[in-house]
Amino acid sequence: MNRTCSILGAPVQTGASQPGCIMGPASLRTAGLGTILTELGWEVNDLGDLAIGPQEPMAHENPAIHDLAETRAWIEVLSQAAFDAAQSHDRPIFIGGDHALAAGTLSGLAQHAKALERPLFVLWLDAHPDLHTLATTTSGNLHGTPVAYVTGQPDFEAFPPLQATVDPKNFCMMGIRSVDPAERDRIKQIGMEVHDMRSIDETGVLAPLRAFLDRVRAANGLLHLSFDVDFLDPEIAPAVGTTVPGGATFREAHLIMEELGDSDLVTSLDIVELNPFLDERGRTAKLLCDLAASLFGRRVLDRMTRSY
Ligand code: 5AB
Ligand code: MN
Ligand code: MN
Ligand code: MN
Repeated sequence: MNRTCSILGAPVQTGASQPGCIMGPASLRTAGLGTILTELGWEVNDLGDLAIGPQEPMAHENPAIHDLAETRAWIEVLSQAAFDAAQSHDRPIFIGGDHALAAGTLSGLAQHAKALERPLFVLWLDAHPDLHTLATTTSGNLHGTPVAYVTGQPDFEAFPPLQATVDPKNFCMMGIRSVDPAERDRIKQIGMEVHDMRSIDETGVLAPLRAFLDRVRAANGLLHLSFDVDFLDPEIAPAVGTTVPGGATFREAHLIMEELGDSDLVTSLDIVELNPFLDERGRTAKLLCDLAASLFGRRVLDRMTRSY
């Protein structure tokens, strides 16, 4: 029997400082995301792009924050869409769009997990922990806030109220290499598992990943993968507004995807922050499609390195 996945575009770019992520879903479709997954044997349901209506501007006491009303509206739309998609498909894929979209997807998925009485785990692949609250962000770019929001940190009165939160202990972050002071304090305070690039250099990606997957399996958890393009080294993935040198290599990224695919634990994913305006002949979009293919079962040889 075919496994089903859905593709949901969310052309949100109000969470970032520079425009371009609005074209992310179109670029990933142009690079052939749906076709690649179909060829791997998945039944692909492309549900098109979500949209928000025109918004009245919303002020906030933190004057740095911009486009609050639009981002809030996206979170509302995405939360409902993620809840619905998780109920009707084996594996929804949310294609962005900037990372503010994860505030919506994770809030809807947390609600879905709660209804199933299963814990939701999150693998967060990113150069950044995105742990600002509306009070601590100094850039005012709301794509830096989704993890703080969905884990129930204070000062999010201006965002939609959460039906369910994600336990910060159920996050695993990898690739982190740019952390602001307020985020550093919060990581300590809430005890989040963060593998920065130095620890990846020391241990490689497999050991921490397998330890995390063992936890997910033991808890019968749902697993959401949130993939920020800036997790990758900018040399191989230039199409992102917030490049940080020293990111994950081509093989590190594929190995993570292959291992996740073998585990069969991933139940949903975000691909975010692709800014096609900054791409070079579509190479970042194509790389992302190939990484998705590794996650959805493409293999060089038909073998398993570990029995699950
Ligand atoms: B991304 C920064 N911490 O708050 C801020 O790309 C960057 O979704 C946020 O990870 C990057 O503006 C958000 C400096
Ligand atoms: Mn991010
Ligand atoms: Mn990032
Ligand atoms: Mn970014």
